[in-house]
Formats: sequence, C-alpha cells, structure tokens
Amino acid sequence: MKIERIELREIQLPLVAPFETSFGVTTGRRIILVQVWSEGVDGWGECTCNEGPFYNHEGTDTAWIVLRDFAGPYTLGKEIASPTESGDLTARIRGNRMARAAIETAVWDLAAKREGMPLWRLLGGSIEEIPCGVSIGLQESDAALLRKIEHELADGYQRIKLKIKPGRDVAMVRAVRQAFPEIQLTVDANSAYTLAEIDLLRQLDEFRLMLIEQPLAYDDIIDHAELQRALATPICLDESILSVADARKALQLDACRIINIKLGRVGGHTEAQRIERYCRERSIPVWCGGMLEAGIGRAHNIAMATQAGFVLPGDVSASRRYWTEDIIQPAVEVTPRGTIVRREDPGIGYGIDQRRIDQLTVRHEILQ
Ligand code: OSB
Ligand code: MG
Repeated sequence: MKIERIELREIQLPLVAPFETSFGVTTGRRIILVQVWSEGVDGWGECTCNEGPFYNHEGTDTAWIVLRDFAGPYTLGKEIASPTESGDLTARIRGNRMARAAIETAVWDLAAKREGMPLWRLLGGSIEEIPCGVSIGLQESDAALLRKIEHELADGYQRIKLKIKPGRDVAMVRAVRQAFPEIQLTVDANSAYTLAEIDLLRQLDEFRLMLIEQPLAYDDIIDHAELQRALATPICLDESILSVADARKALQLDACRIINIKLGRVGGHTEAQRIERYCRERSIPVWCGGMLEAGIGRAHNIAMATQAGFVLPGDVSASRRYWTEDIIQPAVEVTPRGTIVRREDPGIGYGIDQRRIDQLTVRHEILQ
C-alpha cells in the first residue's frame, strides 16, 4: 500500500461545557484531522494534542507544522506492506507523537477499509462492549461536582474520575466518597504535585480509590516509584508513558501498577498494542485514556479498547458529553449499562460527516 495523498484540516468546535484540569481550562477545541488516500480508498485520523503545550509539549499549531513539513512528506509515496510499518516512516522525528499518530491511525483506518473489515478486528480486538467511565473536570464547588456525578451515574457510567489539584483534593474527594460510598472512583492530578506533598497524597489512601493518575511530574518515573512505596492506592501513569520502553521501566521500578494508554501520546495503534501486550503478559491492567476527542479520535479509541488488556473502564464516553453535533455518524452512544458496543462497519466503524467537517474547517492543505 502506498499513500498517494494526505489532506490536513483544522476544525474548530466549541465544547458543550468548559473542561478544567490542573493545567488549565479548555472551552473549545482546535483539532487537526488527517485524511490519507491510496488507490481511491481513504482513512481518517485525529491529532489528539491540546491547543497549547500544557498537557505535553505539543499544540495544534506545532502539530500542523510537524505534519505538513515532516511526518506528511516522510509518509507520502512510500510503499508499506502493513499499517504496523506506518510509524516507522516517521520514526526519525523525535517526540511529537500526537502529530505522528494522526497519520499512523489514519493509515490503520485505511488498511481496515481496504480489507473491508472493522478496525477493531484488524487490531485483534475481542471485547464486544467496552466499559466506560467519565472524566469530570474541576467544578466551581463541591455541590456542583456532586450534582454532576449524580447525573453521570444516572446515565450508566461505570466509574467516575475526578480532576484534582493542590487545594482541591482531600476535602473534595472526602465529600464525594461520603455521598457515593460504593462507586468506582479515581482521581487525576495531571502532574500537579511533588514528593514534598507525600503526606497529603497519603491521605487519599483512605478513600478506596481504584487509582491515582499521574500525581507527579509529566516526565518522571523515579519519584513515582518512591511515592508508590508510600501509598496503598495504585498509581496509574498517563503523561510519563510514551512507549513500551517507558512502560517497562515504570513497571520494573514499581512506579505504577496500572497504565492509561492514549493513542496519540504513544504514537499510534502499533505502539499502543505493544504496551497493551507487555502489560497483559504481566497482568497489569490498562485502560483507554481520552483527550476530549471529536468523533474520529473517539472511534479510534473504541477500536483500541476492544483489545483484551483493556480491563478497566476508559475515559471513552458519549459524543454528547462534548459536542452539540459530532463529526461522525452516528454519534458515539453509551448503553444504560455504561458500555459502548463495537460496530461492524469497515475501518473506524462510524461514517464521516463531510458536510459538518467542511463547515468547521478553518484551514485545509493537500500534500501529494
Ligand atoms: O489527563 O486524562 C487526562 C483531557 C485533556 C488532557 C488530559 C486529560 C484529559 C481528560 C479528559 O481527563 C478525558 C476525556 O474525557 O476525553
Ligand atoms: Mg490523565
């Protein structure tokens, strides 16, 4: 298979509600979509970076340049035998894995469409209905947070993840645990703490959390190992794990006991598979993280999360929690059991709403 043409589009779409984490507030998204073509068949990928360099070093504008000037040209016209080789074409680019993954995932969608099979099957997925959780951003008050949780539970979601940061942690989690003694509950700090706050973090042990996500620096493994020794609650790494090599190092040091896999952060489906397999062979649970994706990224996450190692509920939830109208059809829906049912259609399994994408597009570039 040879990629003959790559189209880059930036779409802008407002979130239905602002999303606040320890690193900032997002009110609307600027998302790069990648469309790859070979012999009249196309595939779609979504770049999952944030607008600015706050979750990691990537942002919409830098990703555009990496895609247009490096990853795109390195991919165009090259013959590959399998989508697993797509990432190799851009491997000389250091970092910028979300930009690289936008092409890599598009090539996987294309490959599945060429075979006429759903992407989850091409990936070797086996889970029919994936368990879903929600990630709830920082709210203006504990009362507002409790109302929001109530609402998400009523929709069937199987676990609740709270964003925390210094000053919005122990008391807030205590209030949630008192109101909902039995729910599956996790917290995500997005790197807002240091080892100096080890005593505070230890107080979270009393709330029977499934995991504490990325408490310390975004590029750290060593300090997390020290923190894990002091905690009963499992640490889950997000930002720190960019590759299967990082997963190996983190698990060897016991820096975490659970890993959140994000397609973009690790460079695409092939590296995600390596991490999933490495963890599954060692009985380390993984789950699918989210980056406020529009429908294309969401559909890729669903396909990934059908692989057997994804045993914990992911941050994969219904389109309507984010968008008044998604860019795929149908929109992603969650069953009353808090699951998403995989689809049988070829590729990512959802149709592209080209009219909606055209309306939202603010820049478009064709590489060929
Ligand atoms: O750390 O998981 C994270 C959103 C943006 C950046 C980082 C994170 C998140 C989320 C939202 O938690 C997950 C989602 O619902 O897409
Ligand atoms: Mg996270």
